[in-house]
Amino acid sequence: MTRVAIIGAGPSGLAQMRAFARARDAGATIPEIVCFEKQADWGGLWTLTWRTGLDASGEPVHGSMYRHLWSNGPKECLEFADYSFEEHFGRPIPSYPPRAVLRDYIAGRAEKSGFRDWIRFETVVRRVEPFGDGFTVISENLATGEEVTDDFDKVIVATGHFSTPNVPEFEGLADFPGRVLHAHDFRDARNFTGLDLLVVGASYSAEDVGLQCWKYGAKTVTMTWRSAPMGFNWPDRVDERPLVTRFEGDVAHFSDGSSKRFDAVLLCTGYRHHFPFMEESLRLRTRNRLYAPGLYKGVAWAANPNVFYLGMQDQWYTFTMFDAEAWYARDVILGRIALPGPDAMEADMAAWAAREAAVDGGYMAIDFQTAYVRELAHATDYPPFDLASAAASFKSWKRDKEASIVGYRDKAYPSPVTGTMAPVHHTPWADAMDDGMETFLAVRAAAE
Ligand code: FAD
Ligand code: NA7
Repeated sequence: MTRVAIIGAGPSGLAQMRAFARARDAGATIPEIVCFEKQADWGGLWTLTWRTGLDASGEPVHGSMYRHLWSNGPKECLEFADYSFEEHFGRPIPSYPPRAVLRDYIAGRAEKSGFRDWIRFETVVRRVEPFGDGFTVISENLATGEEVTDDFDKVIVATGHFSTPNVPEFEGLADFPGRVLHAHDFRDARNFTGLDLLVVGASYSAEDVGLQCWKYGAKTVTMTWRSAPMGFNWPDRVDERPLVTRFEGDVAHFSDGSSKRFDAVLLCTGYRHHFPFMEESLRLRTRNRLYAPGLYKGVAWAANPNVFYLGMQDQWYTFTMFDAEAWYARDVILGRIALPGPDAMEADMAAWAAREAAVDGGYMAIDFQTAYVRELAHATDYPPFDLASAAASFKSWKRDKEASIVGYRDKAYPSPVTGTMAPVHHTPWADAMDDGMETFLAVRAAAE
């Protein structure tokens, strides 16, 4: 029997198991599946941890999420086509749920699918080596220390790429007297209440971490950009400056000649794709971009297409895209989709890379990723859903952000799965200080 290893039980790995479970439930013979998950539970980044640095076993902490995180895009743009929000919560819910609500949704579908016993929790993959036509996978049970070697025919890497921080150096930072940390280690905006905060970076993390700190009472938040400012209509106490060039004590100097004193520095400088456990010939090397090189259809490792990677691109779509990729990888493994020869794969990857190179700005990036999701989803029996509606919601979301960076989460969108319009959450995001699921759902019920 074919043996498949899935590494990681976050949204991507869970999507892969869901895809196989659906085929099994429809009567197909599916391979033997073993999922390795280094944490004690599923959910990947969506499972909050207070830990930073190393975990209880001495492993690098995977989690980069923080308290008070609310979805940074409409939930309608990440809805599972085979498991709607309405099905999970029993009623429509607002478009921007906090982290715990989204985690509950992810876990709800997984729970229903009956694959938990495929997963070896607290088991980290140490090494994947080619062996004959397949692979040797060496893993370690973190609870017992036991090391196990297994053979597999296929390996699916679903370990995410927002956990190994990219940490640049700045002159004088070593002597900065206040706290300096990367967003990977940020857990609670209340740590920065009353402080003057410098946020380095100009992307999602800088925007959201900076705004969280503003919301929870930082005295001032200054964001500093390298390529271009985010340019949102920031609220009082928030500003953007060009790149910090050096620190002198607690004073930061910027490339426009200005300077300012700070209490803390938060490096929101992104993450690195990091797969030290993959033997070199199997290892994906990429920056955070729309089309990672070497992956046919963004999924199959062209140099050895018995290896698959999920969710490795810069993400506009998330769960929906992971599903499309997982269904595609499943169908390749089940022999329902035949991969072309190396030259045809190269040509296809080159065509996607050329399309990526032509992308200019966020709206075009949404179109690019919509086309990508459409192509993969249409190649399989992934349930039909209104992808055009999701794409339209993404574009409205972008416009909403441009109109009001503190108000965009108060909008509502229609579900691409059920067609139902989401209710408006009655507490504006800027005033909603509790991110718990019970509060989010109960507060809504009380107001109905
Ligand atoms: P992950 O969620 O990272 O899961 C990977 C899993 O692999 C983890 O469980 C990990 O423990 C396991 N693993 C890693 N290495 C090993 C190993 N060697 N052996 C065994 N197991 C291993 N997306 C949204 O849609 N909306 C948002 O609002 C949003 N906010 C975000 C905020 C932050 C701060 C970050 C960092 C990301 C955010 N994202 C958001 C994007 C996020 O990448 C996806 O939502 C999603 O979590 C990716 O799923 P994944 O399964 O690919 O990776
Ligand atoms: P991103 O989106 O990869 O962005 C990284 C940012 O960090 C980006 O603005 C970079 O600037 C900036 N950066 C990187 N290196 C430096 C240096 N050396 N100096 C200054 N600025 C630097 O990562 P995020 O963490 O924001 O988002 C990742 C995910 O987390 C995202 O999908 C969300 O869902 C949450 P650049 O623009 O390249 O000049």
